[in-house]
Amino acid sequence: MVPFAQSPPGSRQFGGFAVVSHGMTDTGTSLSIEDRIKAEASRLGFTSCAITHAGAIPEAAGRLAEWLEAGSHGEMGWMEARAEQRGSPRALWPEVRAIVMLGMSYAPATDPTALAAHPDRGRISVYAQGQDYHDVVKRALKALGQWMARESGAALKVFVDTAPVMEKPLAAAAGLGWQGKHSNLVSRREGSWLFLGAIYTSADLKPDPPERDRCGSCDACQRACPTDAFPAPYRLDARRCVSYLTIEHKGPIPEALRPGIGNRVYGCDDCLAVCPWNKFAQTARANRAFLPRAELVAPHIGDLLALDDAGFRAVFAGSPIKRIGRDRMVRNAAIAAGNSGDPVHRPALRGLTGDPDPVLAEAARWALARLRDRETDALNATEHRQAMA
Ligand code: B12
Ligand code: SF4
Repeated sequence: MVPFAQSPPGSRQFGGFAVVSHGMTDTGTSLSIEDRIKAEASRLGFTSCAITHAGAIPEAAGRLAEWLEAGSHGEMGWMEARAEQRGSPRALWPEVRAIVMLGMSYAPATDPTALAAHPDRGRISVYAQGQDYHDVVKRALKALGQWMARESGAALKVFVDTAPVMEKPLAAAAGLGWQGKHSNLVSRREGSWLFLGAIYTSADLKPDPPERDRCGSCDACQRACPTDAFPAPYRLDARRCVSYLTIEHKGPIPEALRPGIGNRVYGCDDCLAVCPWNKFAQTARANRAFLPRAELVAPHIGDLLALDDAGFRAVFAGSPIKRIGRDRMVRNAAIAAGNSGDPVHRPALRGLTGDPDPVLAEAARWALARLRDRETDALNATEHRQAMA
């Protein structure tokens, strides 16, 4: 056990956590290091914090291997590249003993699916409408890591999203929540709207008990998926997932899946948004970093189609969206324009058929053809009604 230093007495309440700045409670009882880590995490803006041990997810490596074997990761070659380290914390860092799992809520104030009724607007998933969570969570993780290192002298490493770490099963093992049938972590307090981060440490910390699966007979998330991306509960085929298709997938999006994308231009929230556990999610409204930027809430499809490189960079600086670049965003907007049924987009789409990016040019041709087909259908329906009158 790596000893953690004790500090002088004093405590206060903060957002439902007992926050203790000096290692003792008001009643003079000394607090465990685990409780002090949780208090510091809360002070730094994390809405959940729990601890697990390095051997806590023995089934994850096998499940990951099956998932990769089935090709469910699509073109995400980086998922395969370090699969061994991803599947086992000790394979990534042999000294790791305990893992502190952290959650930061980004629950939206309004229903993100409401924009489905406005095909002239693009839908950007909630997680990407505020500041880039990689920056926000990483900053808080580093601050917590520095605090832990000062207190213990133990070695540690902090991770959010991009490292070969299976954050969801680790968070479930720590008891932050359980992996729902949509495969993401669901928390009893924060629903599905939770970013995750991890601190691996060589210190021995007392693990928290895991949370049990509370999905029961519900299958709302599976039914909500617009592209049928769940071949079974708890299993996502990324190749059919709108989030993968609009963010990660560089080539042409398979034609059969394009209508299901609707007006989603970056990511998808539908499986998260329908989860009944979201009714308990209140906390993110207080997190200013994740408040939506006005221009990212409901951008006009026409404005997105008109983006050049400089325009793209200006709009999406500081957001995770910047990573996909102008060509992929305009490709997504072209598909949304095709799905909109609105001929107003024709001139812009015609212009894009000559775009130097062949994937975008093809998406624009597809969108023009889809608009034409939908007009023909509408015309045929009118003629049919007139003939029957
Ligand atoms: C790759 C990836 C993606 C891929 C693949 C998603 C996926 N489900 O794997 C794509 C691009 C599609 C994606 C999309 C999204 N992502 Co993502 N993604 C990741 C990443 C980098 C790795 C996930 C991973 O390891 N997948 C591999 C698979 C095999 O693991 P798994 O999903 O845990 O699979 C488990 C189940 O299959 C389970 N299983 C199998 N059979 C059974 C049976 C039972 C009974 C049970 C219980 C379980 C079970 O075992 C497997 C192993 O645990 C993580 C960050 C990280 N480093 O962990 C973020 C992460 C998972 N993503 C995140 C988010 C927010 C999203 C989106 C919501 C973004 C959006 N709005 O568009 C969507 C959600 C789509 C969805 N329903 O999954 C968050 C999720 C936070 C949370 N609360 O869980 C993470 C953790 C990032 C973060 N740091 O916050 N993502
Ligand atoms: S929507 Fe239902 S099945 Fe899906 S994660 Fe939430 S409770 Fe589980």
